[in-house]
Amino acid sequence: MHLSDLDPDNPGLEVWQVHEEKPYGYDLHDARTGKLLFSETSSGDNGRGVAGDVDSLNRGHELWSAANWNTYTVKGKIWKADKRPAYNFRIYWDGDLLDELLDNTTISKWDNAKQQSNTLFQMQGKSCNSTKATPNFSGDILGDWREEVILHDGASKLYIYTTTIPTEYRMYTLAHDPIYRLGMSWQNTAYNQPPHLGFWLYGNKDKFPTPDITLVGDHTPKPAAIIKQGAGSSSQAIALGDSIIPFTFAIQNADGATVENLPAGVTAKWNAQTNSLYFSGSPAVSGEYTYTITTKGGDAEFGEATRSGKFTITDTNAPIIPADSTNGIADSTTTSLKSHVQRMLMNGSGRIYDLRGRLVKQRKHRGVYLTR
Ligand SMILES: [Ca+2]
Ligand SMILES: [Ca+2]
Ligand SMILES: [Ca+2]
Ligand SMILES: [Ca+2]
Repeated sequence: MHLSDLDPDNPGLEVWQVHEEKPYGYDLHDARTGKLLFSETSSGDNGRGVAGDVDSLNRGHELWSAANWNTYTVKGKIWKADKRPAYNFRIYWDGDLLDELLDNTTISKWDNAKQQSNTLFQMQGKSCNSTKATPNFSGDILGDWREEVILHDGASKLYIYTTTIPTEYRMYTLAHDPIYRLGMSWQNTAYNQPPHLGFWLYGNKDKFPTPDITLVGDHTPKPAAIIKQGAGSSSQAIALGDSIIPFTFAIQNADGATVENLPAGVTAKWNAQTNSLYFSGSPAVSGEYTYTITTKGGDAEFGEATRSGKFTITDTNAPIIPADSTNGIADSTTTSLKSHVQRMLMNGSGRIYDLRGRLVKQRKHRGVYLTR
């Protein structure tokens, strides 16, 4: 059963259908009204048939089936007597806008001059359903508008084929067309036959139809935003060896974000489901780290958003007074100075720490020393 705008001169869509029960044979009927456009009887089960646009000189699609060897026009006239393209599936495989043929594991193209189908591509793998030789699937699921084929190896592997032939035509993916999108679904709920577009591709070669799709919800551009979530502060002071309190930044109106200048041991893991960054970990180094988050994929009109935070990591085991220090540790005699000094210790590097191990800015305390 093939559903598309098979006859561009009959309003709407048409169905090309072959029938198992004699004497019905095959018919082309109007999809909306069911009106028979043409039909012929046959003597038994008409196993399969194809509607495909294999020749641009004959307007619209060409129709053929297993009932006989003729190929018909959509007006029911014999287009080729005792000649028909390969039957099973139609497929877009080469660069032009006409249909190629998919049968079993072979993709071929109708050669109108020689009145035969010539092999374009021979695939590895197996088809399904014995003599029906249908693929696991055919349809536009990857890359450009040409269609992919899925076959199997009879055991555990799938083979997915896509064309490598260039095309000069650029258009939406076929799944943008609702008839095609539905075709990929309904054709695969039973005896699968290939999906068709809801319009005549070759006949629209100068301007492909705009997809009749309406997006729900508000899609006006908005500036990218970085929103803090969770318990942990975006700026934390912790001791080396401890873990930070995890926290999250949600990214809004952008595709993702990058983070720069995190201390080793702290990660910002991207969660594609929630579009957010999860900060966690245990810093492996001491020091002050001002990190910056920058969104990516934000709307060009507004530019990307940035936001900063800070990790202050203190090494509580840092050497305070090296045993060999000769850096002028001196006694201090006044009470006020002693009190002051007791809050500060200086190590061999010349850096001054308070008793909690925090680095003290030296310029404020020049000349203050401690005797061990
Ligand atoms: Ca039509
Ligand atoms: Ca045609
Ligand atoms: Ca083609
Ligand atoms: Ca494709």
